[in-house]
Amino acid sequence: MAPYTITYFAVKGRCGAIRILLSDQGQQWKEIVVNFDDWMKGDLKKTCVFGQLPKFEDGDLILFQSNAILRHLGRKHGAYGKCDKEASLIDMMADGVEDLRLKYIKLIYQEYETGKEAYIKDLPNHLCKFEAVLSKNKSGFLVGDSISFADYNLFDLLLNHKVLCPTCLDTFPALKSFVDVLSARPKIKAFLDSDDYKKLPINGNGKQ
Ligand code: GTS
Repeated sequence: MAPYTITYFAVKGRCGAIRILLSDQGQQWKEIVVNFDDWMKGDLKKTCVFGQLPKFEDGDLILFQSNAILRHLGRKHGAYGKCDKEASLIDMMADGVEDLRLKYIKLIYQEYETGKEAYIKDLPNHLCKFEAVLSKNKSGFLVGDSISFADYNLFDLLLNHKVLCPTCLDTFPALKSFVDVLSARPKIKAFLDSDDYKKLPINGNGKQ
């Protein structure tokens, strides 16, 4: 039986990185897909700590907040650094990824028609921060010498950005290599090639 259950809408959204982490770590999970009409009835929403999905179950532990879920899985599967210092640096990078994700979500859900051009123009100013970190770390990961939940999170967000702007990594060799290397990890590759992954839109409003 799958040890984990994800309850979420039929999108990649905030579960993209979680699913990629689980795949790469060789984990099985069950998906409960919530359709919008059922969600609007409000019964499930009432049971969610912050009134939102994703919901993640690990046995009797029930978690909300995608970044808490990523940290939980990072801790459980050895993807949270090898010491406290690395863990703190990983937290810092993950918070940086969240800052960019929030800008991306704002664009997608609030400003797509009016703000896409300006967003793409400004994107290098954000990507260059991650490029600087990655180009300094010979391992090819954000922190230390092994993959962390922050790497999965950045990877997922970069995949979204490559759809938004296919050339956005062209001037960032470390980021480009990061995406290529993670895409080629066998379990990630198998997941990205799967129908389960491909069938899901990136975002709930169909914009990408
Ligand atoms: N900070 C939360 C997280 O990271 O999990 C945000 C979760 C969130 O925004 N969930 C949205 C939701 O439940 C769906 S999505 O934006 O992740 O696709 N929306 C429905 C609602 O009623 O708010």
